[in-house]
Amino acid sequence: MIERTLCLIKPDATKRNLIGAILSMIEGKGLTIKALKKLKLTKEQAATFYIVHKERPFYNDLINYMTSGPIVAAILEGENAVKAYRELMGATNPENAEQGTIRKTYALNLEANSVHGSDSPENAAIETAFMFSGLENC
Ligand code: RTP
Ligand code: MG
Repeated sequence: MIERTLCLIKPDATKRNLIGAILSMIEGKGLTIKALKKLKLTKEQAATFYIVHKERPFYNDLINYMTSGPIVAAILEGENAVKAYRELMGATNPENAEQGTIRKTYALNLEANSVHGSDSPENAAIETAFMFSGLENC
């Protein structure tokens, strides 16, 4: 089934000039980049994007981290894209991530883990609408 998912390249990765390397891994997995942009979230925007985590102890740190530099947002499309891209990202904590995954290759730690991916097709639709206006016509 052809699906779409939302990818974010997080501040730790954009600061280390890893945008191209990470997009290359994504394309190498057979996922197509349908839309792409670089932006810097405000605290309010980051808090809304990660609202599902608002009761978690790491929420405030996560907001501060996600607003510490620019991010890249991309809409990815492909066969079972949500699952395929999460497999490519690897475990949340890079210490537990498999060899060859983005997080094993590039993440710094549990928080600064280089990439975000939607965890369901429903959340992919919500997150995509949050990050992109529709002007992309993709
Ligand atoms: P993401 O939403 O960014 O794709 O990551 P994920 O599904 O693998 O992990 P999730 O549980 O949704 O957590 C969201 C992000 O919060 C940061 N985090 N910090 N300090 C901590 O204990 C902790 N736990 C999670 C990470 O940046 C994680 O990706
Ligand atoms: Mg998540």
